[in-house]
Amino acid sequence: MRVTTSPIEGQKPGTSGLRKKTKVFMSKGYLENFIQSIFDATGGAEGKTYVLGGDGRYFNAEAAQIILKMAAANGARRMIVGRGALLSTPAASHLIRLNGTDGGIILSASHNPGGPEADFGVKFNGRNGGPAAEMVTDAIFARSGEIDTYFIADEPDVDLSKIGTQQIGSMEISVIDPVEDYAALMESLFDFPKIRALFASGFRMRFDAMCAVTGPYAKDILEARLGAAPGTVVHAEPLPDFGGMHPDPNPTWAHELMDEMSGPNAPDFGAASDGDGDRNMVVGPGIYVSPSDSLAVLAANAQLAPGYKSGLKGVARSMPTSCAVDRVAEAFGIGAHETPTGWKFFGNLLDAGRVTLCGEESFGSGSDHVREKDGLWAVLFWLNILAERNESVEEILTAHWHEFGRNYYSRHDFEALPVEVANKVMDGLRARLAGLPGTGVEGLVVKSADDFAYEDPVDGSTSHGQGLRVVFEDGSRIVIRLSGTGTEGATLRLYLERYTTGPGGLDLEVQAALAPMIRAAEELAGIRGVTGRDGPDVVT
Ligand code: VG1
Ligand code: CO
Repeated sequence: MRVTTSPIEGQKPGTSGLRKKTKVFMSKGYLENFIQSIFDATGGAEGKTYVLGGDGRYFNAEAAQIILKMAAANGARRMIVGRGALLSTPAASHLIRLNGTDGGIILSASHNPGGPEADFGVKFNGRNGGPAAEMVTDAIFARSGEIDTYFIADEPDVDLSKIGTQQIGSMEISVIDPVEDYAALMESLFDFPKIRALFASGFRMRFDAMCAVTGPYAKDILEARLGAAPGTVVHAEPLPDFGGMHPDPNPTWAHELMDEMSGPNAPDFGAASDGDGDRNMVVGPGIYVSPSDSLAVLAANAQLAPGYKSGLKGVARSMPTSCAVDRVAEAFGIGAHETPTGWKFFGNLLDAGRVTLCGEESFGSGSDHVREKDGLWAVLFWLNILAERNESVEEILTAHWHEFGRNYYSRHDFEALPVEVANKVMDGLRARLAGLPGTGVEGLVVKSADDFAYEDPVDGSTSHGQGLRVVFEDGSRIVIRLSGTGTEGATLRLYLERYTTGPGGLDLEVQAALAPMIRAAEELAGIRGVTGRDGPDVVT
């Protein structure tokens, strides 16, 4: 069926897909226009195969039905769908690669809350399994501005609750187990017998799936395959509103886990994941591992896991992520790349075989096994390292700092600001950048200051305006950028970093260690003055 439509404003994908209020996505023609724009901007769906699944949030099931009918009407050959329209983002990435499909559509607003009053989102991934590159998302957005028709099959809903093959017209729909192929991939990378022996020896763990998509994956892999005690995985059932939880695995939103991990009878290891399963937070008893440190520890110990035994080709981190992993790369004599925020910038480096591990400060890490960050993968990697080293999380982290020095790091988020206020902060600092090198701030001398631009070393494409950064002579850094994943107002992110070495400098309280950076940021950008806020809403 051919339906006449007209362009809807604002269908511009951000850091990771298009995210809007659920009600916006449910409004007439909104999802349809965007999906048709994806097909149109990528050469049409005729004869193609796609992977489809989502994180189970409100409107996930309905949106999946609409997309299946649209794919059929657009001439797609086959759709591979997770049972119940569920797939974690990394599992979807794996399925795209495993089946050699033309891409995938992931229904998720990731770490944003879900429900009729919260957020919904759509991500489009390409043949390599990774988020569509900027060139593609720009083309999709351009198409959404001129669209006048979409196609949808006039057919009843498909039963997605049973594994097996069905048809809409001539299009085949394969409903598959969302966990199986992903679990097999994990088993090929990590030493499952060794981790099983660790659990058998009494090692205790808590995994908080935050009522989001990782629950079924974590239960199957940690409890069923690796023998972790039943109940290790909590909040394991994906719910449309995530049970009211905000599925963002950081100390603020995963506070139940944090409380347990700092309590008297804390398990040996704690972890949490986000809405769509691509983020992770790892915690030891009484000790939180900052995501930037986690990436560095994984890089330094990679060879302990069978899948990485032969060493790393190189590493990559997003610009605001701390430089901790760079120290490891330097020691190993491998390349270290610095990219803009968002996983789409790692794809080319991974495809070209230049890097094996990548990560972001926002609780994301991953490797060349898929083209997305991968929450459970990082947790299994840690378990493999813990099993091999037979040391606690704290011992591993402390030894790492002694060997490489410590990059104290924190991110301060100022959320839901009026857009013009956030822009004023950015414009104010941007205007000062050129004059900063050589000047002193809070006893620190500015070495360089710029608005980060990136030239992709593989395809030569450039991306500008990726964050304002001020680097000091001692390697300390301040970065400020605006979030590209929110659905309300603007969120300003302030990233702070300071590097120290040697005994005495390694076990300071993080915010205290960063106090000079916090004062320097205020002097340079005047966030509190301009926004009228006393302090950040979330500190990670
Ligand atoms: C945030 C993070 C970024 C991450 C992105 C998508 O983007 O900072 O590092 O890649 O979310 O993650 P922003 O533009 O709001 O800072 V997810 O798990 O929400 O797909
Ligand atoms: Co996510």
